[in-house]
Amino acid sequence: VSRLVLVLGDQLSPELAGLQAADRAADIVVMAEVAEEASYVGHHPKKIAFIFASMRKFAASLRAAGWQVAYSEFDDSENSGSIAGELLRRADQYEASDVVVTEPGEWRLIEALRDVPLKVEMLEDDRFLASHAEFERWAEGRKALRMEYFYREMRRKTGLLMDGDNPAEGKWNFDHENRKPAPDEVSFGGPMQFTPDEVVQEVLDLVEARFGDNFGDLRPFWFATDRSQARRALSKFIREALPKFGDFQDAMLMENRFLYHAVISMYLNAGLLTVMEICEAAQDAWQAGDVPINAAEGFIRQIIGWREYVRGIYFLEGPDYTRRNALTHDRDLPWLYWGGETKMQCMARAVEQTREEAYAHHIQRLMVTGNFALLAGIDPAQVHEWYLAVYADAFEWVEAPNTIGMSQYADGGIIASKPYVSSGAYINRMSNYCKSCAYSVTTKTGEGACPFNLLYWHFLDRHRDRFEGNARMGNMYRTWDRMDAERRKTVLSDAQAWLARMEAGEVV
Ligand code: FAD
Ligand code: DLZ
Ligand code: SF4
Repeated sequence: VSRLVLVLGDQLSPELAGLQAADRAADIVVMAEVAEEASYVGHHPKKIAFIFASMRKFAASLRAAGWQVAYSEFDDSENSGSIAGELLRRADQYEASDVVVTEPGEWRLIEALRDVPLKVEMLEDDRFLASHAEFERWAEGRKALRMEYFYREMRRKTGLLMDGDNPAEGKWNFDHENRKPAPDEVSFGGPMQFTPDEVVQEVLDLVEARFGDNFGDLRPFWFATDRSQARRALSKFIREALPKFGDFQDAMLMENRFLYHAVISMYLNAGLLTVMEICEAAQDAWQAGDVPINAAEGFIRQIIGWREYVRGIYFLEGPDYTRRNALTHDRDLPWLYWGGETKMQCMARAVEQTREEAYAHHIQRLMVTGNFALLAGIDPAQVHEWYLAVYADAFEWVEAPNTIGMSQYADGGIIASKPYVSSGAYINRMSNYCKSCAYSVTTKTGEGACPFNLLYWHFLDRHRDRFEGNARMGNMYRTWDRMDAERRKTVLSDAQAWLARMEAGEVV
């Protein structure tokens, strides 16, 4: 008898545990484009198109490799609209009662699969370096779960950038050489772009018809949608951008959306690329002398360090993680996140690029849109939904810890040892946004004062009890306390008035 082997839209890897465990001659691979997955948040149309097109091409490659694939297209009249429903329908069709699934990256779907009235075997997703058990072992008994120490374990485990037992070139971390302000010119022309082929065109028409009203521009669509294209995009990045990745990792520019970033997270998360092939390509380029250590190390750390670490936290913390709200922030997400007009140049550009590309790089997410939401006291659940919807690389296991934990401090400091907040000065140092902004970044109160400046102090003041004793924030409180009382009062009342205008729907 045949078993069903479920392959989800972000499990498009031939080495997937479920496929490894299956019998190509007897088992049926089940893949399904379904309404439930496509609408648990209002996904960006580019994200839906990327997933559907990549799913269709992956199904074709499985068939070519001899698998039998039961594939449900979104508009099939029989399509039941959910993963659970499609499994039941296929079980009926093939008279199967056993299902092999590879653990999904979201509690919602894990729970839904556990409830399916079939014999479901759930395998661990071993496309990651650290298993759940390994992460739990690492976390056990530690007072603080700092990424840096976990990262060193992963370096040792993989042997990446290792010189025997020691880190290559004598240090684990070269970040003090990174994070230079925005460069005047960028030599990287941006990620490789692919002209939609017939499969992609058909999906684009479908997505336009069904999801055309979602936030985000569907066209021009240029993402890679299969493994060989994704590998070409990776090679271009390694060759042309990685050498400068470290230097300008935190910079932001009006004229350049990608700077020296890889723009591969959607490919990696969907399964088109593997962790080790990316990191080995970076290591090879360093060994060949084409890439300095600060770039290779910084890049590899994002993948074997941060990416694995946030996944560990997501599964360690459990299904209620996305509902945490340690700072009891409850303001609604303002309309400007969905493209509403704003005078803040940094926010307008980050949202515009998000709408057009379904992409923003880390510092735009963390220090512009994330920073603003945290300063303004926005409900973290709404912030989480936004990030989960608008980025092509957003799946809950990676998005939620980055948003709830790192960016919004809503987990009370599991991921971030201090909140990522800054005034306009940081944005001004790292970008050229402020030069053409209607607000003045050097103005601290009154007419035209940059809202980040006002809200920064408002945030520190309203959370004084929690953060005053934090060793890394003491300086900020001392600066605040040195200001004269009258000025502090003006800052707080200006901030309050600005927030009231935002809440009233004024263009701010
Ligand atoms: P690069 O800057 O070129 O980095 C290389 C790779 O490192 C990325 O492709 C990614 O796989 C990995 N990486 C880097 N930083 C992180 C990180 N903090 N967590 C996990 N992986 C990382 N990343 C996602 O993949 N999906 C998300 O939904 C997501 N949501 C985020 C939400 C917020 C609020 C923040 C602050 C960050 C989020 N990130 C998310 C992390 C990071 O911003 C993206 O991985 C990165 O911008 C992807 O672009 P890139 O491929 O050009 O990355
Ligand atoms: C994100 C997504 C979308 C938009 N559509 C589908 C789909 O139709 N079918 C599918 O199998 N997967 C889809 N996905 C990815 C899933 O939502 C993802 O597997 C879970 O959120 C777990 O990470
Ligand atoms: Fe953003 Fe303030 Fe700079 Fe304007 S002045 S771009 S609001 S940081």
